[in-house]
Amino acid sequence: MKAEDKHPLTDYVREDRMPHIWCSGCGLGTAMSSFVEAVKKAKLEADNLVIVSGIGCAGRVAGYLNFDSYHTTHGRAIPFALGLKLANPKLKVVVFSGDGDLFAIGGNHFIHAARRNIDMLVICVNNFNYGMTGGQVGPTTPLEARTTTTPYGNIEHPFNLPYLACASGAVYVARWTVLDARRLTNSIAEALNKKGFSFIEILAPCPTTYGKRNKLPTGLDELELYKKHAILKHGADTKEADIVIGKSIITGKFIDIEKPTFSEIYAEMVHKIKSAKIGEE
Ligand SMILES: Cc1ncc(C[n+]2csc(CCOP(=O)(O)OP(=O)(O)O)c2C)c(N)n1
Ligand code: SF4
Repeated sequence: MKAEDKHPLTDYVREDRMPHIWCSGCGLGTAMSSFVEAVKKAKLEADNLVIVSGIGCAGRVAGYLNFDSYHTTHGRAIPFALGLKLANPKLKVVVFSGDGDLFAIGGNHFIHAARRNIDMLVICVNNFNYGMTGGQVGPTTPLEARTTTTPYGNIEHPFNLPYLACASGAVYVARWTVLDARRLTNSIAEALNKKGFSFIEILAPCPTTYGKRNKLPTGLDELELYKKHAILKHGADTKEADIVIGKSIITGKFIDIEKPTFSEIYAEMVHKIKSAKIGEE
């Protein structure tokens, strides 16, 4: 094969894992290629980058990317990543997973990693349902949305993920749709170079299980919905970022602050103990 025949992202993908399992019109391909573009843009040492995913369609990303990567158990991507980071603080650790994995079974891990300001980037591809297991209701399913387990409409209030991340202590919080591919890429690149707990929510179509039950039977239908309803509002109060059927969807970079990380505070504590400044009183 001539060099010019190769896709520019080929080197970043495990070709032996292709074809991928994602459905036609799924937003995960765009989310993954934006991530790869961002890694290139952020000029990261690939050897220091580690991707961790849980289980789900989004969780497949860890297996498809040609970086050091771990496909962990459902809901356990964050604690796994946290262990990697603490064992080897020079690593850039990225968790890339789905809304169910990160915010249902894994929700407790998310809030505590954010609270401790663990230096990691968490990317959540939010498709409003459990895609891989056939489209059950999840923690981000909008009120009244139909899923396999809410055939008459969801009656549970969903999480507003940017608000949750912000309230838990994240230092960088942004939301994009896959239609914002360029902004998404730039934001991931920025977050990859940010110190502390960063969170990016990516809204992505899942026509196969969510879309077809919610008048969005193709990926294009959901992209059109984003085009119609998404409003770019950098610095918006995350309380306003609820997703309500028929209403505007706020996107943008909401939070970008500085604060000491867990590893920094820990290193300082070790230094103080070693130089006997504490423990002697
Ligand atoms: C402990 C455990 N519970 C449940 C499951 C079944 N399971 C596999 S993927 C998944 C949900 C996936 O949904 P989400 O994280 O939103 O990802 P998506 O498939 O939508 O990308 C569930 C419940 C499992 N694998 N392990
Ligand atoms: S079920 Fe949904 S999330 Fe999973 S691959 Fe298909 S479209 Fe994508």
